[in-house]
Amino acid sequence: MNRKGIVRKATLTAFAVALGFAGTAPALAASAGTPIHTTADLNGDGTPEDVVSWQAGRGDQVVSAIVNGRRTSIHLPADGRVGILPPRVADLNGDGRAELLVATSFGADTTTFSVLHFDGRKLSRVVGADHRPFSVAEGGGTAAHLGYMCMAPGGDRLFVTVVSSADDVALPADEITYTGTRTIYALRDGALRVLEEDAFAGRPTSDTITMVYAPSCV
Ligand SMILES: [Ca+2]
Ligand SMILES: [Ca+2]
Repeated sequence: MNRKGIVRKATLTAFAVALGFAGTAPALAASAGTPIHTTADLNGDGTPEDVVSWQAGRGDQVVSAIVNGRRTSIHLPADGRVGILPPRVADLNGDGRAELLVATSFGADTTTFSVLHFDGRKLSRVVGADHRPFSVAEGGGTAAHLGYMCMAPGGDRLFVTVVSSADDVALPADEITYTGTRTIYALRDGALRVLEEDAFAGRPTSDTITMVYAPSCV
């Protein structure tokens, strides 16, 4: 089987759900216990590892891979209604070692992801500036504008999140503006450090400060 093809399909599937095609999610999600295979180069040696995930219980999923000859597995929450999706493969700091964004809940318009990395020994959750397990939300419908992107202003790839809510949802969709925060992070050793936090108010989604684009992190 073509490994690249699997990755592309996994990414598009997760992206479609994140974009709010919630109606298609149950059909795409794996039923309980069915393993999903994704490939990601977790240790950065140039060879992708086979990443297997499966729903272990109603609110529980397992992500597992053999890295450097040893199996490592981690449990994460799962959305019992929708099931699980393949992890989204990304590289949030451009170091050649893949991170995995694992969808843990699906709202009507919003998908929430936990972020995993291989810490040299095992798969573990990336932590935020507060040292707690980090999660990122994407979507928001018209009431909110949530998501992430990557950029490399000085050559090093940085991870950017946008969290904002609509100023007035009664307006026509193309006139709605958002108020919130853009946060720019550097990921190192499995921890996100805040480099910059920019509050913004009354900005349309066409404004660059509100820009989110998940494929820029692949
Ligand atoms: Ca590898
Ligand atoms: Ca990385």
